[in-house]
Amino acid sequence: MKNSINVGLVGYGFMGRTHSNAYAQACKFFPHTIHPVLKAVCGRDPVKLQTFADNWGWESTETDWRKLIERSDIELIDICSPNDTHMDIVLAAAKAGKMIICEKPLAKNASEARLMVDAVKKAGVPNMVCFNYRRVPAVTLAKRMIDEGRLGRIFHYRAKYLQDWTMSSNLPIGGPTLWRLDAKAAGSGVTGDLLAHSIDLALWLAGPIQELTAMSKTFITNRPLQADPSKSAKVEIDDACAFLARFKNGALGTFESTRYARGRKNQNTFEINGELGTIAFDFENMNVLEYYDHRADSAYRGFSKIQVWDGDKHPYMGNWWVPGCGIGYEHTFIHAISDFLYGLEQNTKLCPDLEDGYKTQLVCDAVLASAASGSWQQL
Ligand code: SOE
Repeated sequence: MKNSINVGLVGYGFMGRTHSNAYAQACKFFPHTIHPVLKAVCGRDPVKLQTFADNWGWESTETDWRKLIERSDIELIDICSPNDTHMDIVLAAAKAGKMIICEKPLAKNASEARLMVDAVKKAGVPNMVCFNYRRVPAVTLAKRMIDEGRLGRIFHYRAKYLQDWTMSSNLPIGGPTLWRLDAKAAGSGVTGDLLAHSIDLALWLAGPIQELTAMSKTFITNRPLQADPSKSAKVEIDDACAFLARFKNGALGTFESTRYARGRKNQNTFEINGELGTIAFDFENMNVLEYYDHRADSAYRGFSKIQVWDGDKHPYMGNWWVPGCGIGYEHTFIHAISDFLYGLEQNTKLCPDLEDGYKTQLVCDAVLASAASGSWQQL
């Protein structure tokens, strides 16, 4: 089998850094037969791009993603650019027969996502959407515990994803990171940016959602434009969004997301209540999974905080440090890239793939439609 993959990365912002670091680290900590080669990085500003390439060890640069895709030495296109670029890049990369990794949300909406899924299926190219929170060891452990039947029948799924970084009304629309405030670039606000993570985890852990009803709010309705701060524009993204859901398995779900929860920087949580037990996770304490086992002796029963750093027993942790030395945000991306490589090496389904990203996008669209109309949406 071929033992290297030449990677072409599109985008050198926050996600460009997390992915570059992941390519550099994955094979140092996980035994792989296929090694990623940091062949080329693509972005529009040649000076910033070169600095980025030098820092992370990318061999070359391109300022047009089309040229990157045309290059015969590039085998994998990794998309870390804003959401409004995902579809065109995926369609062109699939047509050129390249493997694809795409940041979340997969697209601005489900119709774009559908075309992307059709394109990768037609081309038969390996593909993955980067929902990195699945790769937190505590979250992967939660999945294992559910599959082992430790919760029994699930009654409730309760998710929150809270941040506070857009509360200032001086923050402009557009530019690095702040393209997330521009509906044309982002597609939506917290629904695509944050709830997409919560929805992906919910579908993975508790199964399909059948129907939902949502409400959303834009708290700051006008903002200066980054391109010309003397001008302002109407804000068209959702600053906060909450929805109620019924899962196909009969469980009830509540989901809440906002960028206006003062003090909450990246609080991505879920609690799942089952007949036999409960598990709860909070990314701000990511090396811990709370577990209540109703089958334990009632004299000693109570919530335990499982410290998810036991190399013998816990997902991914055997490849890191000794127990007690936890891991962080960047490791979730290293695990994602490592899982992608294992998928190729073992010829197994890559997970989550673009089809999974599409399923999340369908729920996001239903959330936005319900928030706009006030009606229940069926999935
Ligand atoms: C937004 O603030 C953001 O950077 C998201 O885009 C990421 O997906 C999330 O994991 C951290 O927050």
